Amino acid sequence: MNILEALQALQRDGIAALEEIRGSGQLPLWYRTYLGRKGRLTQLLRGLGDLSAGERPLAGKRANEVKAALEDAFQARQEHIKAAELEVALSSEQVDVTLPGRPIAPGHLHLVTRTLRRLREIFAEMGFQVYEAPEVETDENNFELLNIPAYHPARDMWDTFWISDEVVLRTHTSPGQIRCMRESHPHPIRVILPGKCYRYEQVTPRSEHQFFQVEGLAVGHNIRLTDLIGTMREFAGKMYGEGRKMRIRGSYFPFTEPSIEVDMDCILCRSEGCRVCKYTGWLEIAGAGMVHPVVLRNGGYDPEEWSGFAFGMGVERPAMLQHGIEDIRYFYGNDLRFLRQF
Ligand code: FA5
Repeated sequence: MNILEALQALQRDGIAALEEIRGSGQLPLWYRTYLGRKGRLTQLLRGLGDLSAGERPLAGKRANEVKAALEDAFQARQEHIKAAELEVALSSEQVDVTLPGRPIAPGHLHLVTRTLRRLREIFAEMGFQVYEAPEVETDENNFELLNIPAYHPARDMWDTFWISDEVVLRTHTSPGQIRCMRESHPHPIRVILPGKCYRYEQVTPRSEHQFFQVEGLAVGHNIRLTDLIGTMREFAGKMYGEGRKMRIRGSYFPFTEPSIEVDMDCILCRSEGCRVCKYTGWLEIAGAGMVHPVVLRNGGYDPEEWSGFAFGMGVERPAMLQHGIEDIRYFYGNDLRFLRQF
């Protein structure tokens, strides 16, 4: 067989072998066999050197034609096979667009935040603005100007974390009263002061070393105890439901005179007596009273001309009552099993 016949046979064999190929996995072997560095065409080309000068151009030209024909056939076959395989893959690995999507777990507001928002809403409806005061306070604002001098026994009950001899983490939101009065004088005031408080506290199911309070302060002319009681009644009805019973008891705070505690009938046992209400049927919701004349004066208001009421309530404890939560420590334990319930 001369070289031209051999080239012809190579082209015929190559194309026939290509037709036999069914999967793209077989393509590289075919390429190595026919067109590779050690493949059949290369071997034939090596024989060109043995030809006479007259035969060589024709054989060279023919070899190039065979090479181009095999390359073209290979490309076409490769494209054909890949398209067929893609089609099979698409039909067997179908995307089911009717499947439900993977849910994205959305975050949500913490129960304390929600309770705070509800409290703000209720007092906003009664015309109270929000006054923000700092959590890091001076001893003067937190105690002295609220009529709690250094020797006062109430300091023990309200002991806190001390930053320095004069600076504390506030024990209650009441020091905000002084800031607000000093900023607002000589205008009347109707604000709530929500925020975090800290205490040197034995942590128990009812008491944390950090918790939220919402303070209320109204200063004006002829403000009376009945205004305070009416405000508390309106709040309790909106927060806990109309028709709930409320009770006022005499109490003592150094910064109010007279001082009261506001109690509600126990939601959990419907006043029949339970562990949470200590079998009294009543739950304390706020400490309150008429702003003490000394405090009014410290805030820049003349007690001969001005009067006011103030109240302070916790946020976690009312939320515990509303949702039947037994332990305040759950609020800041960051256990999602607890947080996700609200
Ligand atoms: C006060 O802090 C007064 N400043 C309230 C006040 C304001 C009275 C204005 C008069 C006029 P008391 O220490 O009772 O009062 O705290 C008020 C509320 O804060 C409590 O009823 C309770 O709901 C919450 N609270 C106090 N200590 C803790 C604690 N350790 N953990 C969780 N909540 C607490």
